[in-house]
Amino acid sequence: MADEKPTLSGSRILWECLEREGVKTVFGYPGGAILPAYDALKHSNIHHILVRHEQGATHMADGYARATGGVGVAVATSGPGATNMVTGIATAMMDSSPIVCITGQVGSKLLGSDAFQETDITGVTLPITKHNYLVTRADEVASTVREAFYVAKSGRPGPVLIDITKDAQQATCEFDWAAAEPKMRGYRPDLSPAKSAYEEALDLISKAKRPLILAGHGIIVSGAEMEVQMFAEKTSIPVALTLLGLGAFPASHVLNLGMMGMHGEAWVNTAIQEADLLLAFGMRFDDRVTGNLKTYAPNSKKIHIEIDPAEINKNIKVDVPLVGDLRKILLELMPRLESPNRREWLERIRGLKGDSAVRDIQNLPDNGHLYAAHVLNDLWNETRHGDTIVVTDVGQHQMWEAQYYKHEQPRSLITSGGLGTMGFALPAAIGAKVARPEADVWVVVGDGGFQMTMCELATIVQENLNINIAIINNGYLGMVRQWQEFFYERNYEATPLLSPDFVKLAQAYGIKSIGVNKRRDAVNAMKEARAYNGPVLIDFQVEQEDTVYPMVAAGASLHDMIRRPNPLEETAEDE
Ligand SMILES: Cc1cc2nc3c(=O)[nH]c(=O)nc-3n(C[C@H](O)[C@H](O)[C@H](O)COP(=O)(O)OP(=O)(O)OC[C@H]3O[C@@H](n4cnc5c(N)ncnc54)[C@H](O)[C@@H]3O)c2cc1C
Ligand SMILES: Cc1ncc(C[n+]2csc(CCOP(=O)(O)OP(=O)(O)O)c2C)c(N)n1
Ligand SMILES: [Mg+2]
Repeated sequence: MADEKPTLSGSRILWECLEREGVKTVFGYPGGAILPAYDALKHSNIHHILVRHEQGATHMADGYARATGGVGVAVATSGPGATNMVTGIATAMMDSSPIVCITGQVGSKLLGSDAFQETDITGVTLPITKHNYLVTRADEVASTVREAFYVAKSGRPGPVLIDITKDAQQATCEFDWAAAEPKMRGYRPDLSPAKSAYEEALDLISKAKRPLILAGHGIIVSGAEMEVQMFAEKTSIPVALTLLGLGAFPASHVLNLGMMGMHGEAWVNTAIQEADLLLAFGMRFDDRVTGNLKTYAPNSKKIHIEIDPAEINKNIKVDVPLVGDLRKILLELMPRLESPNRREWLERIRGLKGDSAVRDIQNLPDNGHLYAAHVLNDLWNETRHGDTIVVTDVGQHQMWEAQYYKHEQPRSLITSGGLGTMGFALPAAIGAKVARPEADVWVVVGDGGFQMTMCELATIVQENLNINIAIINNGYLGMVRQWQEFFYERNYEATPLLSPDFVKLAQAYGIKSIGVNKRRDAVNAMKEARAYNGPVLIDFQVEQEDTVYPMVAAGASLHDMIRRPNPLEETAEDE
């Protein structure tokens, strides 16, 4: 801008600040209270993507953020527009994803009067945002936007909401970018551990005979993938991953054990229970990870490297907390690490691995049935050598993806872990594709979750996005059906699911579509989708009553896993 301090409307300042924060695209939906901001878009280079539901906008911003590490932006009007964002904001909060949501608000003089489309959205979102703001004056817009971006991406990332009254958008003031620099006394996103904590950690590491790294999402947030790999290799410590950590450490690495927790690998959970030292790297001991806290890793000391002090001793009492950025802390530790011989421990774990076939059904002879595991295994085979991002929804298909798709790269899996938000995948994939247009983006979604946000198919078409959609169609709300099977005497109440003909539905949107119900057709459909220049939907009609194994029942001990009955016996009669 030629003039250093031009006089501009709050709306123009908003877009100007977003541009200066590096924003190229926003996901939004207009309405009365945000119309001045939409009107001012004509002065901006920012690309606005019109969504079909504001929940979609928040998941798109979230997918954008997770694909890149940058901040995603969603825009909505007041009242119902803003409240439609709540699920997406809570999803981003639980998984520490940096998004900024901008909502219009009624005029400042009308606040509190139950004006048309007035909702106290800062009140509503207080517990599910990292921070939020109500802006009532144009001269607060610049400093608020700058602060919001700083808060969203610094320290432990998270969602920030800015609610801007209509008069603040319309009024004018002097725009001074430099003067709007964030000054937040009391906000300390840059903590670092005391020297003595490092000494204690090094002492535990050097004494450990059966250590294990628990690799979490914080590795990806911190950009510490290389440092974790160097740490593991130098110390020969094997690595188990959380769902959100998948991709933080290469699946094919000799020290990679796979996923821990409720639907993790049996040998991983057993190894955790047998370990004498757990090194938790950017993971928060979620209940899906620990099972019964009283019996969790009873023989181990614990070192927790974590940026958020609130996570220390929250679920699991730890012996040595190292609070700060993981990458920086690992760089401090690295030069002083020893390289002991761990043959005995690694062989013990390798021995535990032997029983993996108990749930391995992807290699069974083709008996005419299509299992979800086949689809995920084939998808991995077809796309593993490319720059692929898989975006999953929530349910059984999500767990099969985690088990059968072997992620080598960070940010190659995007999934809602903490909130487990059905309907996340399709919009989050749109965000991921916008952020990384060169990537091969695959949605893996259940027939239930797909129907929650399938309206965004129109957004895909309007934006001409080349996204592939694999519906794992089992005719059930499968994960809930599984819980009914195990814990409610197979009373399948409200879980059988009627769906439209997804192939025809896609056609109605102008999207190419393929139906697959035999294993032998799965790979060809994937090849066709990848070769096609445009979005493709594949409806994989899979075995309806298949179950995700292994499983730790909620509240059970980690080593107490429900296992798949021998798969060969189970399917022999179908031959
Ligand atoms: C149906 C279903 C089943 C599931 N089953 C499983 C399962 O079997 N196994 C499993 O693992 N998960 C499972 N989950 C996911 C689970 O609910 C949690 O979302 C997941 O375990 C959280 O992983 P995390 O702790 O690595 O990531 P997050 O919850 O994102 O936590 C990351 C941590 O890293 C910290 N951090 C961020 N940045 C940094 C930094 N720079 N330096 C240091 N620390 C940092 C954060 O403060 C946070 O504490 C399931 C979810 C669903 C929906
Ligand atoms: C918004 C929302 N509502 C309800 C749930 C509870 N829930 C978890 S998994 C699941 C079933 C998902 O069914 P589907 O999308 O068909 O996937 P599947 O498990 O069959 O693979 C349900 C209802 C949820 N996670 N999110
Ligand atoms: Mg289903």
